[in-house]
Amino acid sequence: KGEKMKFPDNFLWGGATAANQCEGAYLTDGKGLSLVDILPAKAEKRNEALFNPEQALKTKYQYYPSHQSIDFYHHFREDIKLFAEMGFKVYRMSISWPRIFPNGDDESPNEQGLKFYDQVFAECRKYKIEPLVTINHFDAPLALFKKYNGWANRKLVDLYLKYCEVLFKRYKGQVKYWLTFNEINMILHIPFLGGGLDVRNSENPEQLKYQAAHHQLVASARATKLAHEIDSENQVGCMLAAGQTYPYTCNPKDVWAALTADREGYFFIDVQSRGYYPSYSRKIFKEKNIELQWAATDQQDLLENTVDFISFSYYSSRLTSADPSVMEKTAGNIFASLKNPYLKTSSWGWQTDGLGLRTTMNQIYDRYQKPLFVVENGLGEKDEVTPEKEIHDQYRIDYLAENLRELGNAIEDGVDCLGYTSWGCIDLVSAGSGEMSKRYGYIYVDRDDQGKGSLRRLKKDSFKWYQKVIATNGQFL
Ligand code: P53
Repeated sequence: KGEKMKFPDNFLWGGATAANQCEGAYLTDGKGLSLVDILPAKAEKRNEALFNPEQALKTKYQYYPSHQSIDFYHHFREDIKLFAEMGFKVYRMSISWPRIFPNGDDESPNEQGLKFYDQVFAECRKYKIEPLVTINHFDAPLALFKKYNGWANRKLVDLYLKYCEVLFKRYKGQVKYWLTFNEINMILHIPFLGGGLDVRNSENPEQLKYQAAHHQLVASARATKLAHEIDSENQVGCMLAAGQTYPYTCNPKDVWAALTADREGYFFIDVQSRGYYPSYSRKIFKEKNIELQWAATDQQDLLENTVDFISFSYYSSRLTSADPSVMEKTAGNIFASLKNPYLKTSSWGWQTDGLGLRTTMNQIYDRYQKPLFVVENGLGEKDEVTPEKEIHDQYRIDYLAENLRELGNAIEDGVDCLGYTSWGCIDLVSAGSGEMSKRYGYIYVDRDDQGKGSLRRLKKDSFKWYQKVIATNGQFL
């Protein structure tokens, strides 16, 4: 408090969702199955399925969270109206690839799928909400996994570009901000969701993952080119699962370990933002025995088509040590991180570090000098509905306020930031755990971990709070 926050006048305040976590209607109007659609809820061992998709494909589970989710597909008008009531200037969402190409390699796109997004964008426009669209958020068509082992196959580049071309042409004038791949670095951690990839049978899984990553990087560059050609107004961003890694101690070995850990993610953004592979990648590939196959045009495509802005998700900082006896880890995250004794921990074991957001933003901006966009940030917690149908989520307000104040500080540090979309602005299914009970929203949805509930929407305390934050352009923080 005291000094007032200096958010720019045109700062894009909003919230974020992803198709597979909120739309439901998993086979409606010609949609094909997506990767996520074969994953069960947490209680049915979602993580096992995630790392053994062949097995998951053969297993019949009780409950598939993505099949109905919160049924945004049939509630989008009501939901976008609530976003508008909060004052959203931007809505980050994703397009479901298998709604547009049910098998990924279909001759022509599915008109009904395209129509759905026409309506969603029209609804956004009605309230002057700018859509920010993720082209692929963990839900590639399942058929591409079966037929090609996903992005391991270079054929995916062409299929993805065909999909992009359809989107850029169809939604020209409707959508200006695009993200090519959600959390592109996650392909190294969750290759099935990130790349439609099963790496278990590979002699060198690292080779396979980086080859798939290379294909995505080339596809991202060529999509950027296409977006700019089709509409010079288009702004294309990359998207990193970010969070600065801290060294556990001032032991130089810990510092080196932290730098090395961050490079694993920055590798992707280095390529997408600078246009070429970073020099350190040569050594990493040598150590891991990786030899990538490049097409003749790849180098030029990467170099000539870098991103316009850099977006990222930030939930917390990370912590690493060179000493294997330092053991205590945070729970419930795909990223193994040590537990930071200076930070608070949520019910799902994620830690809160607002200042870490400022550090991360400064770090990324120093590295690339391109505008940033914070497209995911938030607290997944259990919420309780009182008999009066109220939800007092002060813990969420505290988390968001702390992070937003630090975002404001980063702007004052000199970081150029286009906007902020908090994750799961309406409750939705968790990507990591498949649970509904891990809630992020300003809007509560009556739906439980077994898929039961009325789907009724309720405003949480954080709804009013965020409305004020936006109305005062951050002065309220
Ligand atoms: P949840 C971990 C695992 C999967 C996706 O996560 C993740 C992460 C965190 O880095 O990334 C994003 O739902 C993702 C969203 C996801 C959000 O984190 O496991 O882009 O799809 O919902 C939050 O609590």
